[in-house]
Amino acid sequence: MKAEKIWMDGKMVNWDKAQVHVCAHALHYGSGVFEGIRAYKTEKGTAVFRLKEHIDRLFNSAKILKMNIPYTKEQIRQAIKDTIKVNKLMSCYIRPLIYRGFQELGINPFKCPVNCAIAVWEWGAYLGEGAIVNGIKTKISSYARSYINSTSQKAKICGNYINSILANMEALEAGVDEAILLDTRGYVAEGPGENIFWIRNGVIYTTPTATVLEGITRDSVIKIAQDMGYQVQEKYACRDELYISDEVFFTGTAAEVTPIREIDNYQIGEGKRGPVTEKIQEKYFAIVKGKDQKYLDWLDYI
Ligand code: PPE
Repeated sequence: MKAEKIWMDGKMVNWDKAQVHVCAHALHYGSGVFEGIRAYKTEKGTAVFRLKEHIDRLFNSAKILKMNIPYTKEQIRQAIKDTIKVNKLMSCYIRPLIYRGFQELGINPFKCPVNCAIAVWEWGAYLGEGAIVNGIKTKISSYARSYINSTSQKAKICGNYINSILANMEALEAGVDEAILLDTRGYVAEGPGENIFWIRNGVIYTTPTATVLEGITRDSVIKIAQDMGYQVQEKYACRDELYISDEVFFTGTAAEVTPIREIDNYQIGEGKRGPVTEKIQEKYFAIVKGKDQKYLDWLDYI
């Protein structure tokens, strides 16, 4: 992964020179917030998918972590577009990061400056080639999704991701592609970097957002599925409900719509991408690539 330039506090810096001090607060304590956004090549040039919603979530995350972003939303929006342009990328992943830099160490973050960076790079299928078509193997993690009052689920805080990293490492070392985390009560929560959906008897279910990240892909998929005539319900479910579902899939900016074909050695449905998942994927990819007139207001052309 590499591109030419990274936007750092208002300046375009060479990729290899985009460095921070080893005593930066965020490096020690995870005191930063970030976004993951994708831009896709369309017939009318590159378009960023749901940029407004991602920037709104970035500012909300910063608010929760009590960091004042020293730029307006419009300036960040423009900086994201400039960074894509300067790197001459047609489709890419976009990573804005707002973090506490170096001034002083110690838990108290307030003395440390709030720094901003925007990196962009080409990022293919998140869960490996073939995942989108063939689906992936997963396991229920022994790590619970962080307790609701331990941190914030609404904020995409860097430090939160240790929970995800522990679950992901455990899954990889167990020989599967990704983890599924339950909440501290034992109900299905989400993946380390993905929301989860399951389908039983034609009804599509997903977790309420109290215990998980308010995913923007999740929101998009709910709207797409409803527009396609499917009933979508939020529900707290136990792991066994996933085992006997007809189809299960992950959603996320990086993961897009990834079918799950196995959980804890249980085959899900036919053990391959299910028909409803495939229809939703088709629609999702048509939308992000600007091929569906109905959802053009989700695209921000650069
Ligand atoms: N849950 C978590 C915990 C999460 O990190 C993501 C995004 C989602 C759900 C889906 O949210 P959304 O992208 O708005 O649909 N995970 C980001 C980071 C992944 C990474 O490995 O880094 C992403 O997909 O960009």
